[in-house]
Amino acid sequence: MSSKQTPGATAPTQLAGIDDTGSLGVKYLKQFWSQVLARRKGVFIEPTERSWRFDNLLLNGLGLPIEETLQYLMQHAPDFAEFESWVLGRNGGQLDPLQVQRLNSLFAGQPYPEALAQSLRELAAADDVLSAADLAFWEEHGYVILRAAVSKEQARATELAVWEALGMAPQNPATWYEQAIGKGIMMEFYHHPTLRANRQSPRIQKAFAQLWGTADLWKTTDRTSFNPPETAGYHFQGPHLHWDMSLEPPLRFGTQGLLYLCDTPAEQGAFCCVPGFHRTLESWLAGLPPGTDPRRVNLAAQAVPIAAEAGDFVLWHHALPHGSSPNRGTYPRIVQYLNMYPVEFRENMDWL
Ligand SMILES: O=C(O)CCC(=O)C(=O)O
Repeated sequence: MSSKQTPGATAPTQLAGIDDTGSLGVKYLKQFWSQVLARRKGVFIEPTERSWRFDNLLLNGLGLPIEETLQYLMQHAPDFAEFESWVLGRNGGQLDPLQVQRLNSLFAGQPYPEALAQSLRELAAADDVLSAADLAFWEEHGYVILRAAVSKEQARATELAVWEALGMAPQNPATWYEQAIGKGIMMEFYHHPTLRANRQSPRIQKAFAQLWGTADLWKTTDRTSFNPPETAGYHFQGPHLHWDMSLEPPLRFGTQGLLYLCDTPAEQGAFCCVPGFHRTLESWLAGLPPGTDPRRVNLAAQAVPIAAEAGDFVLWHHALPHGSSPNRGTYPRIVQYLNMYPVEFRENMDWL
């Protein structure tokens, strides 16, 4: 890791080593904390593909959203003990010991402990949740709906938690517009027990395991969103069709996913994508006139809304242009985002 001082910045802080731990016993956590605080002081620490990957694995492994964690560190500059107690608080006061061992094995470059290896073998051996027809559909269209990924009751419990967090009433549309949700429809709402329970859904984990060809996956701690019907005074702000991946070849395989928390007919702000685009993206990019910004090409005419019911989970290939859509229904569309990826997953560092 290279660190140098930017002109006018305070002296570099001593960066912690990967094996330095505190009361939680998690390797790399202290190094991550010391790096963020050093950057906060103006010290230049060159991000590398490895540090990007380790940061993501650490935070995802500890159930910490990246944006929220960085915001907390940058705003509060806590000492390490304070940071550790914040981490515990975000996890309902307790870390999963198996997850800590998993992270520590990873950062130490050692094999997983037997209990963890066994649970991964069990997931690998569990019955498939995506049928051969689902997988063929995925290959052709680049997305698939996993029905009843969580029960209707669990989806409803999560939906109610969202309403409560927003301080709005499902039966009173006047309340739906009383306050801003967050960035557009996106809500910084991550840590409710029902959200955590959904992330543990064996069906969702198995679906990702089938698509990636391995049960050894890490899961993101992602946001929720609330997309209310448009009115004369409220207009959908996006996200419109976009990619969350770099478009710099070579394009790599990746997934994304969302859980519908209420029934979502096509017109009710459903998730949209351009089916099949994952198969042609690379040649489409190569064929664009020189100087064209691919992200500015309007593909809306090819986008299809994906309707599904509460508790259904939509998985899509990250090469599909995708976004939400204006809600022309009578009830908000409410979802929880969730993705999974293997340790080898590499984001292209050149962002195009
Ligand atoms: O909320 C949606 O329907 C779209 C989500 C999206 O665009 C994303 O997760 O990148």
